[in-house]
Amino acid sequence: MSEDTIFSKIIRKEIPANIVYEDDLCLGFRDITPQAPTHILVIPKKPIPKLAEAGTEDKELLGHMLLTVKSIAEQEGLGNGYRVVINTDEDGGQTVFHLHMHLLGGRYLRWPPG
Ligand code: DGP
Repeated sequence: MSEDTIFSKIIRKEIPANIVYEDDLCLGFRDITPQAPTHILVIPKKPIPKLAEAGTEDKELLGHMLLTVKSIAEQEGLGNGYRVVINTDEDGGQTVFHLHMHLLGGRYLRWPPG
């Protein structure tokens, strides 16, 4: 069973967030500690703790999230490019254990990340 996280509270509107997109399956909101001029998190409403725990039954949901990231990037005017990141587990630097895609843009993003 997955634990309740700060993101579950954002989904339930128990704590505020700057929401930029919402539908039945996912939510997009601005990251509280932005690492780029545009930094948005897209999360599933289903409480999947991390990518490593997603299953084949989540295939459509994951595809939907990725296409949602794409449409938010268009909405945000990121025509020059952007980066999509999923930090996974300890070595991946994950701090909130509710699966999320980071959408980063609005500046040149170096590679590789630290
Ligand atoms: P990660 O390290 O990949 O688990 O990223 C978690 C992100 O979540 C991190 O960039 C900061 C963001 N974050 C944490 N708590 C909150 C919150 O309460 N509100 C918002 N908007 N973002 C949060």
